[in-house]
Amino acid sequence: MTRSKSKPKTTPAPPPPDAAFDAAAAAYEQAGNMFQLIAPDGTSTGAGELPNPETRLRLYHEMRRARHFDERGWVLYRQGRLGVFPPFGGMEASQVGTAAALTADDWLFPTYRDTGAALTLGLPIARALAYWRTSPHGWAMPENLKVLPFYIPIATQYPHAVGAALAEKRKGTNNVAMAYIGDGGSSEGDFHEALNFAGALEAPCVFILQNNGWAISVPTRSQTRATNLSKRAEGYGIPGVRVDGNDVLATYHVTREAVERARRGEGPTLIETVTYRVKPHTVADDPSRYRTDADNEGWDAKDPVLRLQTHLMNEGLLTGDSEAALLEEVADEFEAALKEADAYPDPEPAEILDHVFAEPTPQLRRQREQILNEQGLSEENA
Ligand SMILES: Cc1ncc(C[n+]2csc(CCOP(=O)(O)OP(=O)(O)O)c2C)c(N)n1
Ligand SMILES: [Mg+2]
Repeated sequence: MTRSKSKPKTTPAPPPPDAAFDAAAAAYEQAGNMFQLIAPDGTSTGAGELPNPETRLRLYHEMRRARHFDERGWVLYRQGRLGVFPPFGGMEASQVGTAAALTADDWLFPTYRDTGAALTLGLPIARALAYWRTSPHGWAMPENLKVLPFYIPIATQYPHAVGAALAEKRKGTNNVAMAYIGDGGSSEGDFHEALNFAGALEAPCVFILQNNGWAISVPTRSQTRATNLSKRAEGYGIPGVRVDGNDVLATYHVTREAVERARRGEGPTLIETVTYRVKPHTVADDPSRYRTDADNEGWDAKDPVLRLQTHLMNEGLLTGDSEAALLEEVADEFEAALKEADAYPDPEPAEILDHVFAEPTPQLRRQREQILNEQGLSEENA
C-alpha cells in the first residue's frame, strides 16, 4: 500500500464509528485541502493566476443568468407555471465554471440539478423551462447542441458520457464529454463502472462530482465513510481534483486543465466541487424536517455570486451602474424566453416518445401506435 506524502499529519487515522467524529473529520476535510483562487471575501488567495478580466465578467454574467433562472423557477412553480423544479441556487460556481470550460462541440450530461450548467453551454432558456413543464419541447435539443436532457435516474448519465467520449475518440475528434453527478450519485455502481471504464480506455471525459452535502435528506457524511470524494479517482488510476465549488474562478481553472488533458488524449479526470445545497431538494421538499441551522451555518457567507461580485467591484471591473444594466439584461432575456416557452403548443400524448433516438426503435413505434389507438387516432390523422 502506498501512502500519500502530502497527507497532513493531523489527519485522524481510521475513524471510530462515531457520528460526532465523522462530522468533525468531514468539516476538517471540507475546510481545507481544496483548490481556491478567490476567498469568500473576494480577495485572491494567490494559489494561481486569475482568468483575464473579460473571462471573469463572462463567468459573472453566466452566474447571474443561472441565478435568475433559479429565482424565477421558484416563482413560476408557485404560480403553477412549472411542474417541478430542483433548485440550484448557491451552486452556480460549481455549474457555470465547469460548463464554461467546454465549447459547443463538446458533450454535456447534466442531472436534474444542473440547469445552470446546461444554460452556460447554450441550452436555450425556453427549452429549460419547457423541460420543467414536462413538455417534450424541453428535450428537443437544438441541432447544434450536444446537451443531453436532464437525467433524473441517478448516475445513469456517467456510463453514457463514457460512451459518447469513446465515440468522439474513435471518430478522431478532440471533443470531450462532461458529466455531472451528486455526492449521493457517487455511491451508485454506475459512477464506479464509468470511472473504471473511462480510465481503462482513456476516454476523453471530465467527471464533475458536485458534493453539495446532501442526497435529499441524507448528509454526505452518512452516505459514505470517505471524507474526500476526489480521492475515489485514485482507485481507477485517474487524476482527482478537489476544488472550492463556490469559487467560479477556481472551478473554471481546474476544469479547463482537465478538458485540455482530455483533448490531448491523456484521459479522464474526476473533479469534486465542494459546495452546498442551500435550497430544498426540489420545490416539493421541506428540509427543515431533516436538517438544522447548524448544518447550514456559514454557507450563505460563501455565496458564489456575491463572492465574484465583491471581487469584480474591488478590482474596478464592475460598478453599481454596470451591475444594474447586467441584471436588467438578464431579466429581459428571461422574460422573452418565458414568452417563447408559453407559445409552445401543448404536446399530444404520443409526443412523449419523440426526441429519444434519432430513429425510433420498433418498441417505441409499437408504443406510439398503442397511444394513438387509445385516443382513437392513427398515424394518418395523428
Ligand atoms: C436510480 C435512482 N435511485 C433513486 C432515485 C431517487 N433520488 C432522486 S434524487 C436522489 C438523491 C441524489 O442526491 P445527489 O446525488 O447528492 O444529488 P443532489 O440531489 O444533491 O444534486 C435520489 C436518491 C433516482 N432518481 N434514481
Ligand atoms: Mg447531493
